Amino acid sequence: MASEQPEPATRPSASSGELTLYVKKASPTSTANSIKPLILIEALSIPHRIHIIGSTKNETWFHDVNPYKMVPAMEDFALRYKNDTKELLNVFDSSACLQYLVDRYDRDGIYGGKGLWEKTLVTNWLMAYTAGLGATGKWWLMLKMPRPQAIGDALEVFVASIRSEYTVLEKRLSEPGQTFVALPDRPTIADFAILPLANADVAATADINFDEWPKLQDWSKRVYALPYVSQAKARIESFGLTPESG
Ligand SMILES: N[C@@H](CCC(=O)N[C@@H](CS)C(=O)NCC(=O)O)C(=O)O
Repeated sequence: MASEQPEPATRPSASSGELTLYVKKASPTSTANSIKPLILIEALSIPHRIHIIGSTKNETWFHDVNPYKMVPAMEDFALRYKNDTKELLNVFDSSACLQYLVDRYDRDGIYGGKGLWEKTLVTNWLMAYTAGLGATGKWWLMLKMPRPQAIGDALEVFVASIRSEYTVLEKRLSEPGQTFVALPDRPTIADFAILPLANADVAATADINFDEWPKLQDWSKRVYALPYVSQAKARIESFGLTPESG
């Protein structure tokens, strides 16, 4: 189903007609966002190919795909024609990738929500994550790297913000019957977006004791145990490192 290639420095040819997911070679910091669209690709068995970017800065053709020069990003053949040829549509930011994939491929609304009621709940939690924990977590990770300038108590401020995001999620998951974040009974793109920044491993890196949020801890184990999530995790952690993944 998927073809995975080594790192050519030029734009891949668009001839395959499949969705392309742009990622970077696996590293401790490269997988947190790229795993999200891959989870949905696995869950919905979407035909696709993986393209590993060598340098998001130097491969300037990629800046047309994502002007922010980051992964994940995707290109797909949109349902729009120009001179009788299907046009390529670019999608960037992991939350936008998730939303696009459900709009295009999740016809039954399993992961994106069925009807306006469910879709609105999913959007609430996806947007709140994107503007909240997603942004805070990214800055926390960046400030954690050794840097020449003093950053005062910035790291503590970000950690406090992550803790309060965990508390909102804990409260949500403590509501009766709320097994997943957006919908009570099944996982959605909101859960897939939140997972990489709400689990025991990432909490430990921030010196946060994840045991303080038991419902969130159980939820993260439940989501990681989904077969398509573990499959996506295994794949993303091997991109560029094993012969199978180029
Ligand atoms: N808000 C963006 C953040 C994406 C992001 O931070 N991507 C990192 C890797 S996880 C990146 O591409 N950094 C530039 C690079 O590694 O070249 C999203 O959710 O997609």
